[in-house]
Amino acid sequence: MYQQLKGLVQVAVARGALRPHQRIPSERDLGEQLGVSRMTVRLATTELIRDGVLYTRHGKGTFVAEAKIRQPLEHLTSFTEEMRSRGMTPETRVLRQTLAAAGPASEPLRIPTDALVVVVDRLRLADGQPMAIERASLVAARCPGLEGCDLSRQSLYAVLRGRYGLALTRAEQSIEAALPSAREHSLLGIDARDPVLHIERVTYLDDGSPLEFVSATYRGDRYRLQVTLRP
Ligand code: 16G
Repeated sequence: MYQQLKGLVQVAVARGALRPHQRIPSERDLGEQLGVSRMTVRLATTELIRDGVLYTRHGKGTFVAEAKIRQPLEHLTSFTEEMRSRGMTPETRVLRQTLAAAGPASEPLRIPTDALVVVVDRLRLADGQPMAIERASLVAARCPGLEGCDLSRQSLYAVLRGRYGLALTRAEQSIEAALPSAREHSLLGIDARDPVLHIERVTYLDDGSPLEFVSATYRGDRYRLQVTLRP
């Protein structure tokens, strides 16, 4: 019974009959409307919350979650390209953009710790909603003056290609589940207990040398990473 109820809700969400952030009726009302027990409703909603289809807000009720962005992992794309390909409007708030010593980024970038990098700390939004925080460190010698570029209005990858003629041809990426720090959850507008995805990326140029090291925090409730496996 509860599996059937789960299926009904999933179909209603997929078809748009239940809209994001719409409040669903209480367990008792839903049970009465559908002629099933409260326990059945509870089992179904618990699983739907776990699956990210619904979410609860204490004292306020249970609501329909927004659909997750399905991010394929096979392609080396930028945030701007990804959002535009989905018909969403990307927006960027630059939190920090400066020249600094490479420090811990020196290892993935294979440069001395005191070599300079351009650090770009950005909050990335889609359709006005915060999606991710990204801290990129780029080898300064490869893109002199990047610290002065307006990256709130232009894509970093577009600038690297257009202004510096750099061809990004490969990236290594790792993904971990985590809880957000206080800074992260307040910037992302999520709860302190909402899981996030920590993504690290090293992006390489066509000559095989690393150009970019990115440490990013993506909202776990808005992202589903997808990959095609072949034998
Ligand atoms: C993606 C990349 C990031 C890159 C950014 C460029 C991950 C984890 N990060 O978000 O490495 O710096 O795109 O975006 O995938 P932009 O060209 O839109 O500025």
